[in-house]
Amino acid sequence: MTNLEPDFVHKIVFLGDSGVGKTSLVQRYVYDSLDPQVGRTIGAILHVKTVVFEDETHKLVIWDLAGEQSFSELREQYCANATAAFFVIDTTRPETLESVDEWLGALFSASGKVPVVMIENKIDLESVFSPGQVEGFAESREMKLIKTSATENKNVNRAFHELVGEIKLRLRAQASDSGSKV
Ligand SMILES: Nc1nc2c(ncn2[C@@H]2O[C@H](COP(=O)(O)OP(=O)(O)OP(=O)(O)O)[C@@H](O)[C@H]2O)c(=O)[nH]1
Ligand SMILES: [Mg+2]
Repeated sequence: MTNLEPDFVHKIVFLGDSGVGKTSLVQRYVYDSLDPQVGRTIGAILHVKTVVFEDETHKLVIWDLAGEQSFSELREQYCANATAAFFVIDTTRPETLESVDEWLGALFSASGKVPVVMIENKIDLESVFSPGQVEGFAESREMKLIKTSATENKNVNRAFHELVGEIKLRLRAQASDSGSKV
């Protein structure tokens, strides 16, 4: 890894109900490990990972937020100045899909309409959703959908790759609006 300054620094927030696997996904991605005894997150925990995407370095400051309802008043503060977000659901729990608008509301009022990638996690277990249901839901809210298993390390890197790709797209669109080049 190089000591040079990164080309970009992004604040990425992990949103979604308690127990959907946000901390497990972050652990898997940043440390390539998984603690089966992972406890509920209190407040927010920050992690940093630098990745190379299309020959540019992106420093990701990843905010792993507590999903528990008792921390919901802090959501907007935690989301302030986010570059992008993941919204995570648990494929075994239908109610985790229903809370999406509440989470996105907190995000968008704090940070404006930033890119969001939806993650359907725990695909190593049997899903309660009908075929196409989650796809349709993600599409209706203009989110890309990636299906992952933090436990079996399926598609976790891919989810981050997609999100950085979405961030780059947005930066390019903003640059072309203002006439500069990214
Ligand atoms: N089978 C399976 N279990 C998982 C997966 N990801 C996480 N888990 C388990 O789900 C439980 C909750 O995971 P966490 O990562 O703590 O969930 P969280 O979203 O961070 O929860 P809060 O911190 O309370 O918001 C843990 O027992 C994990 O081991 C997965 O992909 N498959
Ligand atoms: Mg957690």
